Amino acid sequence: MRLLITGGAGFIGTNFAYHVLEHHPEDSVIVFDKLTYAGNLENLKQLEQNPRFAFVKGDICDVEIVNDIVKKVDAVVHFAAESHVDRSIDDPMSFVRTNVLGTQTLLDACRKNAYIRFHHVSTDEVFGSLGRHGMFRENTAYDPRSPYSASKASSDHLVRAAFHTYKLPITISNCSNNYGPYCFPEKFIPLAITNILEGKKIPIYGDGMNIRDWLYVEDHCYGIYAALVHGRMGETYCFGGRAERANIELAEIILFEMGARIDMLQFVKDRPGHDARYAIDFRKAEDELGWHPAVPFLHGIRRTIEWYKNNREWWTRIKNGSYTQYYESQYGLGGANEPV
Ligand code: NAD
Ligand code: TDX
Repeated sequence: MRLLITGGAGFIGTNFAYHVLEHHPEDSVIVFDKLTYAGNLENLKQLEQNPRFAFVKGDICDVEIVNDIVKKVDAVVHFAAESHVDRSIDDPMSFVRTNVLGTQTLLDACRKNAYIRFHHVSTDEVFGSLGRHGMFRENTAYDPRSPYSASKASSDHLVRAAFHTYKLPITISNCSNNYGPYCFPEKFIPLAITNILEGKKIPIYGDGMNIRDWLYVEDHCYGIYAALVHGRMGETYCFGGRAERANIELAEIILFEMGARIDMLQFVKDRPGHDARYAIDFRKAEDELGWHPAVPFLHGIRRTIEWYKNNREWWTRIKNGSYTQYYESQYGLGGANEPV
């Protein structure tokens, strides 16, 4: 199969490109990426010489280039997005542009070019915020609460509409928080690990009691490929890690695993509209795709810490560049929010 991976120079897309080329010798991959602040060509360096790999720089909102590129593939796996909730609060429009208009541009191109297979990578955040009990599943009503999750919810609806209206062969996956190699260090886990490696504190939003469910990125890649090949057309599959942790608890685990002091936490002002809890019931993916998370949480955290220790130059370059400028402009602390 010839795959187009949009957003393949970002965190999950990079991991997916390596996953496909390693586990599916019959497949080839074109990564299509605009290389925003979150896209990093350095991630794909080890694939440069691979004859089954190609990179094309471009914007998913560019109708002409998108039309040209989908002609070259059998399937599109769509990761490209503005993905950071905090940034969506400051600049919702760029999220609407890429996540909504960009997704529709891809859907139109797939429809006009022989009804190319389309898998849409989405998030559990479209379902909103849970209380202490309950879990999200495929039929949970949408209730997005940040500009990021609202833009991803819109894109999910457009993908589903393309199935019902045009019979475009689509599947959608909604996944909980990912962690692992190549994650941009503005997200909580890599920010925490790299801050500790730099001798800085971990910023904890609010009281630290918000709960996220964490899935190791390799498990997510297995799930996406399974949905692509075995998923029923028009269907949605939820993926989760069965690893719910309050942020404060997660930060303490990272401190412990890195041998850092417990006082390396800094409580900072809360994220506006901060969702309280996410959790996923992934029985449908288990039943229909034979998928379940395989990497135990502590094992995944240890692998992730090791990766950031061994790839210091990678994240140092990022933190010295656009990332630091952004956080300095927002909070004045170069990587951590204002203390409360
Ligand atoms: P990321 O921010 O690390 O990477 C996004 C990539 O998309 C970057 O390489 C960027 O350059 C590219 N991109 C952005 N705008 C583009 C455009 N207009 N045209 C072409 N390329 C563009 O994001 P990620 O964490 O790897 O997330 C990938 C996908 O998975 C997103 O759709 C996200 O909503 C979804 N998702 C992420 C998580 C998570 O925990 N990170 C969880 C569930 C779902
Ligand atoms: O410095 C921080 N301190 C902190 O307490 C940061 C960056 C985050 N947090 C909290 C906010 C969240 O409760 O940690 C939790 C995780 O935050 P993020 O890493 O920003 O992830 P989240 O907002 O949960 O969204 C992520 O998971 C779902 C991805 O960024 C999305 O792309 C994905 O859809």
